[in-house]
Amino acid sequence: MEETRKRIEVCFTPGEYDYFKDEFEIVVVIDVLRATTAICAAFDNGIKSIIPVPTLEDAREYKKQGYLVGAERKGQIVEGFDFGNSPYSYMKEEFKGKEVVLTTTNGTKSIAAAKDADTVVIGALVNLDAMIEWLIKQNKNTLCLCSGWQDKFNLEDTICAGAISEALIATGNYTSIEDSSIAAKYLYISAKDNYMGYLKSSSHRRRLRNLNLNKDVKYCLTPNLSKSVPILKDGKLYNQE
Ligand code: 3SL
Repeated sequence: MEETRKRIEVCFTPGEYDYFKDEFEIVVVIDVLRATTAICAAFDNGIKSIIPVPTLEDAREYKKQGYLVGAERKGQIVEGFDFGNSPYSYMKEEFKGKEVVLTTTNGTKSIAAAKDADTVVIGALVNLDAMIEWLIKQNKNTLCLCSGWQDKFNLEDTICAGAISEALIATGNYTSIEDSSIAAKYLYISAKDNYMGYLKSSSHRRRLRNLNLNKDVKYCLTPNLSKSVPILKDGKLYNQE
């Protein structure tokens, strides 16, 4: 019998994206700590659009042209830029209605990797249910692209991808065939009752704790604070109407 269900799969790192990319209409880029969470927070707080750029050179070009530009590397604001990657930095009046440029260590690199997909959307734990609801309405072959850390696997993005795929499969309209997707699902099932506890010794949580960014981590690991479903159109992110 012909398979009529759509695929929902998980790619662990941008470095593996080329092996997956031709099979999916929708790519959900995930960087729970902290890029995709910060992007959702920005839209929740009324930002108009975000231009994600992969390199500091690109970001400097925009800065020269007078744009508001955020730049983060290794968890810290890069000298000479206006802000970094904390969700809290977007919760300010000055951002409402504005267009900003953003470059981050891994998140904006994943967005750049996925940019040629039919549709690129931004997922995180904070917009989990909103994203799931939107994806179910689209009913298309969907790939969760985890940003990882410098092309290495990470737990928090994989858990979020597992949550999305578990929910889509539960509708009966989706299936997974890749081992990465099965692994993501089991990690999600083990973590779902206590993300903070489960991720206690994860590498990026440790990195952010050393930078005194525990408040950010707590925000990023709290599901469904956001109703935003950011989408990439002509190189810019907007919130879905
Ligand atoms: O890698 C990224 O894109 C960032 O989210 C990393 S950090 O959380 O700002 O350190």
